[in-house]
Amino acid sequence: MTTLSTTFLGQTFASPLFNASGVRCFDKDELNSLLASASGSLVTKSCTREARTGNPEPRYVATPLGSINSMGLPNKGYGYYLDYAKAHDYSKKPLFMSVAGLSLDDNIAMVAAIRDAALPAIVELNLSCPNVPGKPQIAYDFDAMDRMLAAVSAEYDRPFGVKMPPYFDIAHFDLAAEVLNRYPAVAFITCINSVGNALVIDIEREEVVIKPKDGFGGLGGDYVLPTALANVNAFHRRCPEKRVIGCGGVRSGEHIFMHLLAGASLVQVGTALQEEGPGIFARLNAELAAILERKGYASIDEVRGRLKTL
Ligand code: RRO
Repeated sequence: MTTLSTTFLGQTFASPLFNASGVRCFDKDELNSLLASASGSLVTKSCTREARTGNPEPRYVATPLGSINSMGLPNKGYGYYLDYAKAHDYSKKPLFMSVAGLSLDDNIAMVAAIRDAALPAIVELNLSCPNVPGKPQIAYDFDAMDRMLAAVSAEYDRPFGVKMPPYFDIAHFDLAAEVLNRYPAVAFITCINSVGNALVIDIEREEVVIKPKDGFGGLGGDYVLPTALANVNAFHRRCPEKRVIGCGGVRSGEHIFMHLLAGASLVQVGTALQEEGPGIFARLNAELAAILERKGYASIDEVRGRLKTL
């Protein structure tokens, strides 16, 4: 018998699949539709101290190969998501809260409030939002990332995770992993956020397709699967004490199986969830289970990190 069930940070997940933060998790209605789906868990939209309306529209566009977005961190403010987390029934499925403060002090204030609420909610600290004009991604500045993790680890007394941008150079994998490995409280690493500051062009209109930042935005979907797999595997190899959550380019059971082979413990779905809706989780669970059965694996834990090299 094959099971999709797994444990992560001491909690049981009926399926390794859930939404990538930002996708269908803005408000209670969207979060409740994830709750009602066949996802194994759910994560709330990255939050800031105060609510934000985000960047002007159009700010998300799907293309034949994926998506480009420059949402600009629209969210209802951390209090809204903390209230949702307080009301959540954790016996139904685990819940993650994504936190993306605009400053170190904001992150400290938010994680302190989450800590004081003493919930089973799991924090995913977003170090990689590519779309707030004038705010570079923290995880592309290793000193800033080190300062952020030192401060958050000192304030927040529970294990938490970090949402990382893609890296494209072995030296950067080494440096990022070295910083993350300084912090035992960083229990998991989510790889990857969107591939930032790409440009999609409509040749008929001779125009960009999204309004913010002169059309520059983060890529998701098919464009990013191999980059996501490389980042999952790079951190899986370099951070043996930590778990990796795979995110990027998942729209089939085969893609999930690739993320598991590369070293992912759980797998998030972004663009494909946005396009197909929460019904995608039942399809993906069935596709993944069929692959595990065909290959004779009893659980996803047997697959994790099993990738062979030549
Ligand atoms: O809201 C966004 O524009 C956004 C965020 Br915070 C993020 O982390 N990744 C992304 O692709 N978009």
